[in-house]
Amino acid sequence: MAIERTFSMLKPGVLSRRIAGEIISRIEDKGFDIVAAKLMRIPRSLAEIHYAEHRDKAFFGELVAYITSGPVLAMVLEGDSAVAMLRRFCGSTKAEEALPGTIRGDYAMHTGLNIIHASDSSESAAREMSLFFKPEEIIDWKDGNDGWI
Ligand code: D4T
Repeated sequence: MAIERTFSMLKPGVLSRRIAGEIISRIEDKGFDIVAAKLMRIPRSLAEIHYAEHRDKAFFGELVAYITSGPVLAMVLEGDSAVAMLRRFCGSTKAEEALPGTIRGDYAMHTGLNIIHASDSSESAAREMSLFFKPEEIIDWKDGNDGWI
């Protein structure tokens, strides 16, 4: 497996429901390294770029309204096969298909109000990291646990 970086975002529901600590704990427990984090309110213009692929979908308006409705925690996570690993860890997009044990499976009943974003490919990860972070905001560090987790 190769070390990768991926982009993740805890959506407004997480801060509103005061479960950010729980979700970050799960991310740390799994073994991802948090190499960048930023609490921010996403401007509408950035939300529309981030979700540009969905511009023509019926749910686009609600999607942008939700993601701009409150603060999000944008993060870059690092680890072995981090892109695919985080997608599985988050669970399926459709609420009714997200398995128990996954973050979406455990914390959301509505597809449009899921609580976490994870890049769906290496290309998306690179694009999304550059949308939300400057290179100098991503920190190279090691926690000393290599070989344990
Ligand atoms: P995000 O981008 O939120 O991490 O979600 P995914 O990568 O898992 O899924 P996506 O791009 O297909 O959808 C983006 C976003 O749109 C909402 N959505 C999606 C919705 O409200 N109704 C729908 O039918 C779909 C497919 C949920 C996630």
